[in-house]
Amino acid sequence: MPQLFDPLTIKGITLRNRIGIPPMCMYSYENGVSNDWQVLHLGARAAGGAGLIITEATAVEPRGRITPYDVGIWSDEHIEPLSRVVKAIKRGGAVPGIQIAHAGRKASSNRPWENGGKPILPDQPGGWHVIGPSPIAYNNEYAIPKELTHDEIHGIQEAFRNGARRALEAGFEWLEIHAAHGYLLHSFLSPVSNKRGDDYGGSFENRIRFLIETIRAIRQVWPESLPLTVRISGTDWVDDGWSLEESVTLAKILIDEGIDLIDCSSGGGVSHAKVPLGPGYQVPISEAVHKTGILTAAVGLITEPEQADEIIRNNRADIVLLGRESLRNPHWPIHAARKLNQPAPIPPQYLRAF
Ligand code: FNR
Ligand code: XEN
Repeated sequence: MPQLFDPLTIKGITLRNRIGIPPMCMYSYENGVSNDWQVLHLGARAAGGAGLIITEATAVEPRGRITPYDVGIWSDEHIEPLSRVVKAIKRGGAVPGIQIAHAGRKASSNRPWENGGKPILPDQPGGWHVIGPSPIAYNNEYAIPKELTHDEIHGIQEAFRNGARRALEAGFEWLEIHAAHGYLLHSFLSPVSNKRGDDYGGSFENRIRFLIETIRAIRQVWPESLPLTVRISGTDWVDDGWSLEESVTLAKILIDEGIDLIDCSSGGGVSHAKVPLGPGYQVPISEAVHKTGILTAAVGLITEPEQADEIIRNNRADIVLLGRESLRNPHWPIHAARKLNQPAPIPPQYLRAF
């Protein structure tokens, strides 16, 4: 029996199925303010039948944006426009989630479709100074980040806490902390980017400290009744980088920290890494992390209903996230249900089409 359409209850929320939309930057906003594009884009995918929709990386401070056009959550003025996105997602029958993020040393870039997505250096129009664990650039096209002081680290943790508070006020029911893809929190985890000699660098315990303290800060404002989740890069895909073994050890610690689910992505921290791209290439990461006993989401080149169902049925993940495939086909969950002979999440308004 297929299990892709089984509901999933975590804390106080229930997903109607195991299909989610992962965070995907749209770079379509001014001053970090959400707008009709986000309502339209995510509302459409909720109407398409997904159980969970996670908004794109939402910056907790202006310098934490990847591009000047990222959406943000650093001001109370961001709350009301985001609440319209929440309403649209719920109207479509999905649970509204948000990813809160800081781009760290990979901030201050062009949009992918402008100037090849290249970084904007601090002395160029529209650029700003970037920050990180150590003064090491992502690659030689990027600016060297300023090494954060302890006070600055605590300031950013406060920004994450305020972002979480605003997300709750906007009505989100699922919070994802972005600790993947070479952005700020991942850059502290990885020995490739973190060469600090203080309490935030060196040993595994020190490298995870920024993330753990951020989780604790967020916990002060995010209720126990709603899922609190973390996206990680399960591996840097290089020998001297963050490893799958470290991800598994981190997962056990995150269980004790009250994290409800780990969203298992990979890479993004090392520009020369060779990523073994292929169907479901990150599922083994989810599977290894899942064995610790924590719930996981699997993501990355999951495109077929049978493939997605196999991942859930064999306990390799609790949720599958479909990124680019959902951009091509917002109604993927409806088609998948049809293919697997399961009751399809068709909005009654669309019934005549199916
Ligand atoms: C992404 N991805 C991404 N990841 C993330 O954690 N936060 C983000 O904001 C984004 N933004 C983003 C934009 C776009 C246009 C794409 C295509 C991807 C990564 C995404 O969530 C997902 O992990 C990957 O796309 C792999 O899944 P698929 O696309 O192979 O299903
Ligand atoms: C390592 C895969 C990264 C894919 N992307 C992730 C983004 C935005 C650009 C694309 C992110 O995490 N914000």
